[in-house]
Amino acid sequence: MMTRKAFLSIAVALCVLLPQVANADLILYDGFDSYSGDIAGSGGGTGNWTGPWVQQLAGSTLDSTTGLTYGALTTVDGAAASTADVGSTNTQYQRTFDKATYFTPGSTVWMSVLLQRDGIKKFGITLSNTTTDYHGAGVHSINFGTDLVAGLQGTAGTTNANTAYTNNELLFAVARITIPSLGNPTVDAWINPSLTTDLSGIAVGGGDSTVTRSYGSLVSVDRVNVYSHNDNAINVDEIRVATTWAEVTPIPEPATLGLLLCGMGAMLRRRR
Ligand SMILES: [Ca+2]
Repeated sequence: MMTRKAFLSIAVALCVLLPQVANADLILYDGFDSYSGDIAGSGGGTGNWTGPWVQQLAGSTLDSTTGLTYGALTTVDGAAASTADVGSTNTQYQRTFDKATYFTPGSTVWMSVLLQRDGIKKFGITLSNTTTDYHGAGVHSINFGTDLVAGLQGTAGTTNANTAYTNNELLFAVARITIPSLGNPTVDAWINPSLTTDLSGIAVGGGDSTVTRSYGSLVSVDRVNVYSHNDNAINVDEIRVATTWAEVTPIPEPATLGLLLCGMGAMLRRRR
């Protein structure tokens, strides 16, 4: 059985370490909790954002709506959804950020997002560097299909049983973007992964879906794209970009456990 001294040592260590875990240094986070109406012109969340959301294509507007949740994933209220189906014009919103020291050769960046779509046209969320390259690097659905896959500059990744979904299904998508020191980048993507299974150890190219191809613009990436071809209504929430799996799949339990241990440690100290 653990001695009181050992327990106190662990509790104190967790008290010191856990606040840093709880306040993980995400490159980007937007949980859409501070918007009302059309999100264009507004910008919430944390991280390296450099501007508000901007509507780039005149399709539907993305409006503030009820938040999405996925299991124990840490979320905040609010999401963004396109409410109208305009028939002929694509919907595209972008938000710029400072890539800072990230996205350099030899680095890895993770992205996660909650998504829904009600139609059969392509939609997705990607990272890119121009208003026109909305395909970028990230995840998108197969046009006229029901697979959500890794994507790089318009090229869809592999499709398999783990990438299929049904319309209106809530999708938690995680993408890992690997930029090698030499050669072409790879995007690995997973749909609805377990939040408690760390996928960091899976080799490059081992995602549910994967694509490798030339995309030099990735090293100058400066914006997040949310897009949908015409005839879809979409819902998007909890956008995270970071350097680790754990940062893009946060669950509240460890912080709660840490607070409990901190409290028990303080009580034991008082009793000494
Ligand atoms: Ca939210």
